[in-house]
Parts: sequence; C-alpha cells; structure tokens
Amino acid sequence: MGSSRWRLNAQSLRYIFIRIISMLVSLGIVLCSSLALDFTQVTALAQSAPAQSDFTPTAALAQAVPTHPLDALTAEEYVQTRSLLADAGYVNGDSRFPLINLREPTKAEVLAWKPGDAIPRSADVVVKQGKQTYEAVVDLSAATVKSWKEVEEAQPSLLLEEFIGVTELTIRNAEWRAAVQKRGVTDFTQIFCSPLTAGYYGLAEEEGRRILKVPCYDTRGTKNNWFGKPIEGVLTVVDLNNMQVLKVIDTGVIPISPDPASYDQASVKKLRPALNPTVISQPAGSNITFEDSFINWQKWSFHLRFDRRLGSIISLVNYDDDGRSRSILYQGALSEIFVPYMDPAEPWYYRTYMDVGEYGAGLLSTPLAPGIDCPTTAAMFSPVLADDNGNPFTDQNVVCVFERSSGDPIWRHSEILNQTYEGRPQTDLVVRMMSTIGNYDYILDWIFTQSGEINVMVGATGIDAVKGVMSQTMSDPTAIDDTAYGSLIAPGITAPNHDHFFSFRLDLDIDGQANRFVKDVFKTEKLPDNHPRRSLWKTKSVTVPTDSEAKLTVSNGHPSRWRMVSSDVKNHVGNATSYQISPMGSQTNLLLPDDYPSRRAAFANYNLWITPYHPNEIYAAGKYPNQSKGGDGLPEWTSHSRLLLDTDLVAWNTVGFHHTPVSEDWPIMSTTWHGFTLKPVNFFDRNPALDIPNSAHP
Ligand SMILES: [Cu+2]
Repeated sequence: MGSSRWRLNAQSLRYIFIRIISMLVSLGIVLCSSLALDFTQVTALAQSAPAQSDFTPTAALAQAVPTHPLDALTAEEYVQTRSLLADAGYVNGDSRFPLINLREPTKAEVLAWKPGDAIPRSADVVVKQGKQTYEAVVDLSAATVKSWKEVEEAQPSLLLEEFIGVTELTIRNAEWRAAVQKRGVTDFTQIFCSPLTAGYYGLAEEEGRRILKVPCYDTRGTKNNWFGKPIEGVLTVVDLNNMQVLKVIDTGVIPISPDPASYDQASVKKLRPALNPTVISQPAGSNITFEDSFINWQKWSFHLRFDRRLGSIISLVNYDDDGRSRSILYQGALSEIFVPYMDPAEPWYYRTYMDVGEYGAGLLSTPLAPGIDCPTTAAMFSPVLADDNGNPFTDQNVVCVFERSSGDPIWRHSEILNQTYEGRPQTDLVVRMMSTIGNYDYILDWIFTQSGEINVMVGATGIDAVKGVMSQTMSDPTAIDDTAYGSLIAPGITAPNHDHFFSFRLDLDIDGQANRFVKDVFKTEKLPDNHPRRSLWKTKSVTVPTDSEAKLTVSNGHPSRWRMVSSDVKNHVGNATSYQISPMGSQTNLLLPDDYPSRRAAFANYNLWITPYHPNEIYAAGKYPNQSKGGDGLPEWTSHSRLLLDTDLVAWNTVGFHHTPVSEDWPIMSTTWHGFTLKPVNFFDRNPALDIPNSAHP
C-alpha cells in the first residue's frame, strides 16, 4: 500500500499541504501571516487522485439525503448550516468552525420515529470568531438559527490552519533558528513541527491565551518517521489568537540522533521470507446487510454514523431474540482520550493531551488499507465532515465493516465417556476506524458476537513519542538521569513513560430505559468450625443508588461484577435481564487528585461511572477540554447525587493502560490491545449461540 494510499485521502493531503507550506515558508517563498486554508481545494485534489484498485468505497455514511433522525449531516446540510448563519449575520469569511454536528432529536422522538415520518434536522455549531467562541443551534427543517450565544473562557478544539500557522511562525522565528543552529540544523526545509496542546497549569503568562507548544523534529534522511529525530530541548510557545511566538524555550543542547529510524521495507534492509497467505475469504459473499445507515448482521441491528469529534457513533443496537426486538445500547461512542506523559522537564511536563476534545478523533481518522488495516472483504465507508470553514469534505475510506472468523470455537465439548463431539466456529462482526493523533495510531473496534456480547477494543500502534538524550547505552554515566522517567529504547533516544485512557460513553437500555446499576460483590465467607472446608466466596448484589456513589475502580482485593439491569424484564427463570460491563483489567490514573491533569481528565480516575441519562452529557471531560481548568464533565455532573433507580442510565467506561516503553516499540510499535466487554447476564434464556448451524460438519 505504502505511499500510493496516501494520495487518496483529503486528510493526508492536508498534512502534506502543511508540510509543503512549512517548507516554502522556511525558504521565504510563502510569507502570508494568516493562511485561510480552503479545504475544498484539498478535497478536489483528493477526488481527482486515482482510485485504489482493490476496494470499492461504499456510499453509506455519505448519503445525499438523511433517511433517519440520527443520520449525520449531509454535505448539503453543512452548506445550509453555514448559509443560515451567514444570512442571519452571525458569521462571515473570517469565521471558523471547530465543530458542526448533527444535533440529535430527543431520545423520545428518535424512538417514536417510523419510516415515512418527517425527519427533524438540526445542527450544533461551534464558531470561533477572533478570540471569541460562540455556540449556535441551527434548525435545518425550519431553516432558522434557533440560538446564538457566546461561550466565555472556552478554547474550542484546534483548527487545521492553526497547525499550519504555528509551524510557519516557529520556523520564521530568529531566536528559534539560532537555537536549532546551535544543534547543527541549518537546513530549515526539512523541519517538522508538532502542534502540541498546552494543557492547563495555572500559569499567569498563559491565562486567557490560546496556547500551543511547538517542538520540532529534523526529518533529514528519514523516509517516513517524522518523530525519530527530535530537536530536543527547544520549543516555541505560541499564542494562536495573536499568532505570536510568546517565547522560545531552550533547555540546552542535546545532539540530534543521526538515525532516521525509518520503517519502510528498504530501510529495514533484511526481510524475513514472506509467508504463504493467511486470509479471510468469503467465497459465497458477505452476510452483512446495509440498509441506509443501518447495519444488520446475524441477530444484531444498529445505526452507524461518523462525527468530526468522536469518530464512529453506534446507535439503536437491538437484538432480534426469536422475533422480539430487544434494546441493549441506545448509543455508544468514544467520548475522550487522555494521554499524560510523566517527564517533569520543561519541554515535556505539559504533555497531557485530551485528543478527542483538543484535536478530534474523527477529524484525524486516516484511510484504511485493505489486507492490512481491514480484511480485503471489508465494506469501506467514506463519511462527510465539515472543515474549518464549514465546507463539507469526504473523509475517504476511514471506516470499515467486516466479518471475521477467529479460527476459534465459540463453544465446544468433546465427551470422552460417550465419544461425542459438538462445537461451532466463532464469527464476529467488526466496525473499525483508526485515528492517527500525532505519533500514535489508535484502532477503535466495535465487535458484535454471535453469543450476544459486544466487545469494544482499542489497539495502540504507531510511534512512541521520544526524547533526545546524551546517553547512547545504559552504561553511560548520564543514563541514570536520562532514564529516571522513561526508557532508553535506542542510542540517544528515550521514550518517557505515559498513560493512555479512553472514555467510552455507553447509553445502555437493557430491555428498555428503566434500568438500575448493580454491583455483585464477591465476598469471602468463613464456614462453621465443624465444616470440612474453611471458606468459600459468594456474591452479594448491591444496587448503587446515586451517581456520586457510582464511581468504580477495578480492585483485585475486592472484585465485583458490574451490571446494568432491567427494572421490568425477567428471563424464563425469573432473573432480571442484564448486561455486564467487564473492563478486562483496565488501569486508572496514578496522578494526585489535586494535580491539574487529574482534575481536567477526571474520568480517568475511575474505571466506570454511571449517570442518569441527560442529552447534554456527551463529553466525559466537558465540551471544551482544550486548556480547561478542571472539574468539567463527569465530576460536575455527578456532584449532585442524582438518583439511578429504575431510570434511563449511561455508563462511562475508561479503558486505560500505563505505557513503559521498550526497545521493541522502536521504530514503530506492534499493536497492543485493551478494551471491555458488554456481556449478557441472564438476558437470554439459554446460550444464544446454541442455534448456530454446524456448517463445518453438518
Ligand atoms: Cu504509549
């Protein structure tokens, strides 16, 4: 696939555009101070690029007209949104649009809606006008701007033109040039600068400003690794609102690694012999039915849309239980990502990213390569998003949907006593996207199984964020200091320790909206002295009454099973139907509670939060996490002890892991997977996978 697939995608073209412009700027060829990037040019380029031969993009997710109230805005609706705001005098050519999204109708409206009914359409818009941020609600059905208000003290997510701007500013800055010249860099045409969000630390000089911190990398000699040769210890601090370098930080010269750390085949040099192919093939065709924005597979049906901020949003997940359509998940999506680094040095300490709210998981999604990123049998989707100017563009091939045979049995038993065997193969349905947020690539999967489980998996691959150091090996006297907060993974290169936390919002509706949250606590019971056994364990079920009490952490000492339980429906033996939320050994934030990153990304302090449903509670760390001061989102919502009994509930699951980098991560990491399972508990009357026919041995 290599370089050819990059030609296809508007996003990658944007990056290439950024790079070309930064080179031209550094050569003094482009000297515009405010570059209003017209994405329509980029999109046009993408559309004129040759189509890749081995997959056919599917039109769904980019429909010309909406067919359901939860469908994403269409290209025409983005244009209409912008026009209505312009006609009303709210926006002009200088306005920028960090977000234009479908404003969902109420849950009651969506659930009552039937094909043939009118489809209510509205947009939620965030507008950046100079230093000011505004929120608008545009009623597309009535063709009116319903509301327009200024949001105080909010920094909306970054605009792509800001990425370009800070690179340009940095490379033109004389003090920065002098600093990098001290490090032997005289060719500014091969510099890549990384637009890093600054977090919030109560610093007076950053208060009220829109800040990015911008370290750069020397890309000389590299074929593909832009992060391999950090120009360590020097960065600019940029105020985006004034497009001004506030200061240049230089903490001392560290030699730049001579190793480009490329990972293309030619750079690897000695390849192992190629394998005979092991592939997923579907000689009789796919079993998936696509109906507008709905996907039907086996007994599952759900709605899929794609969003600039959250990426894939799965809604209306129902299970056909012998003709009875049963609700399980009204909506599930990634809500926020938190990646705090653990290095106290000035060029590093602020790196505590919240990638979804600061950058946009959907915006930074990248095209998927068939045969590598997804099986060649996958259906590819190209959703339409709005760019910084509010204009629609097609995000080519960023979602794939496929069936996967794991090669494992979903169940089996071999009976020695009567010489019988019965087993069935497992086949799953996967909805996949990948978001490349700087150096990291996150694979985000929703996996539907034939046994009624939904697995949500996050794969982390890509390139470690690395720091240039003096130490070449662990024997060097500098190595103790250089590896105090990370690992030496290559000569002159350490990778600081850090975490990855992903908050998933799960609006579960287990057999309807009346639900409770139950914790089955596993307790050791001491047996009577005259019993041959000394002890055993049993479970004690506790209904958690309020959201302020529903903050849970996986604890090996006191394990428990967490379940969303129907208040009304019971299975055939009278057990309340439920789904377990099983976190697969996820980890939580280790920073002190009063540390700003812990306050800003408080969702990561627990594995699970439960809240009563509220339509405005979508983003775990608040709507504006960029430079937020903390307390927004889950900590605020759960501070009022709202009741959780027999009502519509939302679970917030944090998938988290501590990453202590290793040499095997370099120059590119093999994918590591973490996730959680939604597992039926007495939801069915028996094993729902029992009726899979034995096609292998009929
Ligand atoms: Cu990592």
